[in-house]
This record gives sequence, structure tokens and C-alpha cells, in this order.
Amino acid sequence: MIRFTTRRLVAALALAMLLAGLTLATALAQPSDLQRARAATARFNSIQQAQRAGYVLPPEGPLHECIASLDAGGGAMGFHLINGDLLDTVVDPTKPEALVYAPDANGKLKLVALEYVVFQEPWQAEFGPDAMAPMLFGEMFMETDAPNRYEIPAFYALHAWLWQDNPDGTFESFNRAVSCP
Ligand SMILES: [Cu+2]
Repeated sequence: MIRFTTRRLVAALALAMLLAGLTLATALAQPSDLQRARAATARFNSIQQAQRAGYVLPPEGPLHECIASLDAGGGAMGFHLINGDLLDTVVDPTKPEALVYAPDANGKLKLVALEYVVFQEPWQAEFGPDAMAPMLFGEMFMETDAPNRYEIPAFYALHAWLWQDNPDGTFESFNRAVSCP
């Protein structure tokens, strides 16, 4: 009887250790938000796929153009294809509101960055006038007041240069390695 109990105890302990090990393995295998964002947007290396998914270049206005830094040598972002259906107060790493394309060495447009955008008015309506800017990947969105060069209402945005290296940092707005045609 005692032996039986001991054996059960040992078995229970072994099981507990196994489960703890499995839990740790599961946690370690959990993809990061950055990995999820990259996986979810790989297909948008094809502009056709992006357009089919609802991303469009605004037909007119400043956002129709390739956006370059106003600082000399500051680089550029590129062209923004925007999915209007995603412009809400939800921040989802797998659903960037905009995809940024820039010309490569041959002048062909190539996916370079993801941009997450939330307008300030609905954000503050939902979370209060003193609400902090949205956050993603452990980074706080940058606030742009209105009026602004893009001619849109005040907004928060975070760029993630997941498809082209940014020498100044993955989450910088502009990329010195990118230029507009
Ligand atoms: Cu941008």
C-alpha cells in the first residue's frame, strides 16, 4: 500500500514536471507580435494581393503622393495604400491600416513598411481626452496634430519597417535608405 502510494506520488510529480515543461515550451514557441505581423503581411509583397484585400492609394490629395521627409537627407516613407475598413480604434499587429511601398533600385514598387493608424477623435471618444497614445510592439504611436501636411484629422501612427531595414530603427517614421521617385 505504501509502495503504491509512493509510486503514485512519483508518477504525479513526473506528470507535473512534464506539464510545466510543456507550458514553458508553448510559451517559448508563441510567435511575437512582430513575427505575427510579418507572417500576416507576407502576401502583400504583391500589390495586387494588397489591392484585393482592400488597400488602396488615396485617389487625390497629399497621401496620393510618395511621402518623403521634409528634412534634407531624412529619407522617405513611400506610397501609402490604405484600408479604410481598418480605420477604427482597434490596433491589431496582423491588420495594419496602411501598407507602405517604395521604389527599389529598378524603380519597381516594393513593400517596405507597415503603418498602424488610429484617428485621435474616436480614440479619445472611447478612452477619454487624456488617454495615452495607442501602443504596439512595446512602442508608443506618434501623434500628429491637425492641420498637417497630409490634410487629415489629428492621428496616431506607428511605422514598422518589417520589409526593408531601417538604419535608424524599425519604428522610425522615415527611412534614410528609401527615396521617392
Ligand atoms: Cu507613413
